[in-house]
Amino acid sequence: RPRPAWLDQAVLYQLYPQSFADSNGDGIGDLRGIADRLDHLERLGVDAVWLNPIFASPFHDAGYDVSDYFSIAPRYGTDDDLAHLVEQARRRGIRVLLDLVAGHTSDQHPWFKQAARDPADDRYIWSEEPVRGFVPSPGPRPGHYLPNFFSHQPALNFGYARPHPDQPWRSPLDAPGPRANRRALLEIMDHWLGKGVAGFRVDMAHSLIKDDPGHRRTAEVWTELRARLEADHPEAVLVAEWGDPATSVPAGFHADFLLHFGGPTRGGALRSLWDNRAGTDLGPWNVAESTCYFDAGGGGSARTFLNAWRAATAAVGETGHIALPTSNHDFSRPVCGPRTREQLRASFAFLLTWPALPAIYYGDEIGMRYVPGLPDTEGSSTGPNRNRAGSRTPMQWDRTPGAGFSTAPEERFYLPLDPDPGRPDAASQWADEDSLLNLVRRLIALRKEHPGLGTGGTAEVAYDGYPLVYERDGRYLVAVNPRQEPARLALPGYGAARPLIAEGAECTRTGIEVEGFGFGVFGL
Ligand code: TEU
Ligand code: CA
Repeated sequence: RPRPAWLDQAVLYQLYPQSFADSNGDGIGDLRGIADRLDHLERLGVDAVWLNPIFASPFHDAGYDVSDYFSIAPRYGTDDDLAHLVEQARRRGIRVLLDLVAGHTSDQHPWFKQAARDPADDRYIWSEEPVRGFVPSPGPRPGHYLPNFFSHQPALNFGYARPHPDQPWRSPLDAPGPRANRRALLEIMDHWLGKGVAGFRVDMAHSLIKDDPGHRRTAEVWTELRARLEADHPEAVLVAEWGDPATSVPAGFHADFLLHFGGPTRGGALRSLWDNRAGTDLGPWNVAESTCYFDAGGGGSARTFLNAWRAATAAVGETGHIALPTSNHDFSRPVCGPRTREQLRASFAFLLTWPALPAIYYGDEIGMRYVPGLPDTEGSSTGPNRNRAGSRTPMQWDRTPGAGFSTAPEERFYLPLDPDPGRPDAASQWADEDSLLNLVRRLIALRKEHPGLGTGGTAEVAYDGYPLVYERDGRYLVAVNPRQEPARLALPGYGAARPLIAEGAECTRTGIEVEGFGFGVFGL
């Protein structure tokens, strides 16, 4: 099946539109603001940006509660502003992906308001009787509806894998509601693809069909939608938010964000890869829950990560890519707790030399941190010590008072800036050849210059502890040490390796030595 060739070499960049750049001084980021900041992305070398939802919404879940899929939320701008962004990005060779919330709408969506009046309407999942997990109807229609995430996000009815006549809310897949909803997804995608966007990140793509063991029916529905979409848009990219690439990628998603990789930390792939507990000076990770959202578990390990990676890539084969994010708007940033900023250079060296499709969450390229202690903002909190706001603070562009994010007084910002007086910023880092930002730029450039370091193919792991050591393509050697202690591996045979980008890493006749937080990418 078609897979746009550009994706094979791509580096993705996710940005949270509220917090990237505010062009009109109202304290909320917007589309013009993003267009004004494309130089940063071009210089960095990214190929595509994906934006969290930008559609009309009451914003009780930061836009994941859509009230109109065909209009842009006024806070972000207009159709013209999107056209301007797409065009400016295109000139720089950058594609724009939007976020498609496929499984639910806002309870303010006209479809839901209609369904809450009309007992015959089956676009959502209603029961007259109370059912576990359902919430009471808000409208004149009696009964209860099924939410998909928050209670104000009613699940769209795509049917049940196992319908049952005694339980009338369990619609078959060919009932009118599910058919209308599938058609609507195609119309929405067609509409925005027609306006020049390159594709979508599909929110909770696994969630369409209810009571669907292994998501098999859901995968069939997406396979069908994908096939129909391709008739008009053969190059469209769909990136699923779906924990199981073995099911989602064969269903027509070009890539899949592996957020829960490796299990124990749930803080994104980079978190699960490094065992932060074991390093002597990395601090008390196990008490970090209040400061590091979703990081209570402490450590992952290279081994756990690699096992999960191998299983996933074996299942996916050549059918699509698996994307690996630095973090995202739902989880802790990689900088979260003592010394993790120092660890980040090695983390990026790994990410940008691994066969995954790399995705950088805005701000991680300068080492922005998870900011603890923020209030719930537009539904950012999902439970005690589960506040996602800390990973959504305004981009730190420069050292001016509003950090270059906005000219509004800071008390009017959507979220406050990181109050740390030493917070990193893009302007200072662009000016400093040794900064993280310039390292990320050089690593991306290296990846593009040497396709053998890029997406696809394999990594032959020579050592799965610390330093983590792997070969790419038989022509490159990578060694990364995310811990503070120096790591030495007695592994002869790499004495002639020449450093392409290395910091505190050396190959000798007898072995590989990597200083604490060091890394090396070598040519063989
Ligand atoms: O997140 C779905 C998801 O996987 C969540 O369960 C995630 O684990 C949670 O945010 C952790 O607290 C997607 C979006 O990424 C998220 O921002 C939305 O709130 C959610 O869907 C509902 O649309
Ligand atoms: Ca604005």
